[in-house]
Amino acid sequence: MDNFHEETKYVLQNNDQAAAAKLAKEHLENLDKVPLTIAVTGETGSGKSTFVNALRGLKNSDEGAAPTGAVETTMEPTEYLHPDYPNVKIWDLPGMGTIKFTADKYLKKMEFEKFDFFIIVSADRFSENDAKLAREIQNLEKKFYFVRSKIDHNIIDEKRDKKEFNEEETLKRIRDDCIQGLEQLEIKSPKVFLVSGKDLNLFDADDLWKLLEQELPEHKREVLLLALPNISLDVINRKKQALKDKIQLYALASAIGAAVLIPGISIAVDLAIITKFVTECQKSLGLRAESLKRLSEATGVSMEELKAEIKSPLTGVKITTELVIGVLRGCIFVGGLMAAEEGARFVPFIGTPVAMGLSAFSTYLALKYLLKSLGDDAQRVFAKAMGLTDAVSD
Ligand SMILES: Nc1nc2c(ncn2[C@@H]2O[C@H](COP(=O)(O)OP(=O)(O)OP(=O)(O)O)[C@@H](O)[C@H]2O)c(=O)[nH]1
Ligand SMILES: [Mg+2]
Repeated sequence: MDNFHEETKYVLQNNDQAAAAKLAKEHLENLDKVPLTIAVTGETGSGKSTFVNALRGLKNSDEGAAPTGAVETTMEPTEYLHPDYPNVKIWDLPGMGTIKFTADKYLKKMEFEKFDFFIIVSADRFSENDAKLAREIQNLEKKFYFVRSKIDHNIIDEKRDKKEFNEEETLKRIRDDCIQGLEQLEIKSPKVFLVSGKDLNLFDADDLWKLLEQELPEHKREVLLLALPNISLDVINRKKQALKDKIQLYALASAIGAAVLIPGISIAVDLAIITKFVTECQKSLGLRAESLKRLSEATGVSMEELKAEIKSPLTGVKITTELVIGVLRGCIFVGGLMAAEEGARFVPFIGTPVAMGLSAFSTYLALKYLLKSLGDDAQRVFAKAMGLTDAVSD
């Protein structure tokens, strides 16, 4: 990562755009391969497999979901790939109690080194085993996060049992109770996130995401953010921002086409870059046909209603170069973009304004335009599905 920045700075200082583009291209390819490996553990029946499925954007009943249920005990560590990001791997681990190992032996058997962090799930107060595991994970200088699951059940019970029900108070009580319990088990200032594995839009999942994003090393942060399911408008916004930050990299990669002055080639190269970017946006923003279908099924809002919110011809369809050409022809190059190209063709990249060839610069503008339209679609569709208002923000 740092190497990339140093090298790119060097070649840009020497005005070698072709070399910079080559580096940017390689870097983009490497980013696609950054591994992120998450461990989900906890006692039997706590909701581990359900949470693994939720992280992959799946319901328990979806094809390819980890088996769940009262008797489906996870006995062997099982790896699940993220459906859209195979470099993101989520491991469903058997509970420490299930295989009757001590915390250190358990972690050795689970090959703890390969995990970027651990999520310890409990459907109740955290147990002695959970605390032992957390302490051992800490000894191994790895991170862990406590997730208290099945909160939706607690809320239903409280509503039924109490005359005066206040959700915030109930949540605070459960959170404080878990924290206190963990403190008694000698975990210092534990953080506990309340979730429903059946619906990550609710409760604390978004706070967990934010903390994970903060605590992961920089190059893994983006991998996590882009792969996580859209659980709030805020997550979609953060994804939009991350994709926006990546545009410079894509534009720099496209500069190679402009540098090689063979007619036709620069266009071809740029289109490949644009298609790659659009595909990434569609995947990350949950705008693939399968994702829209899953959202519709999960929320009960019909596909017709969701489709009514879609404005970009690139949403919910298979991305092809021809389609991208059509969109660009129809929407941009006849419009204001060409005029904008007459302006400065400088794009700031790692603190260095990079002068772009015309085709690289129009690629840059096209990417911005396409991200805006796809990001807006993602927000409108999500808001519709969740029954929210005020969807679109910049
Ligand atoms: N309502 C609700 N049910 C949940 C939640 N999490 C899990 N469940 C249900 O609880 C049961 C057990 O969930 P699993 O995900 O199979 O739990 P597990 O920890 O993988 O269980 P083992 O593999 O047996 O250790 C299933 O019937 C799930 O549908 C949740 O957050 N809310
Ligand atoms: Mg399980």
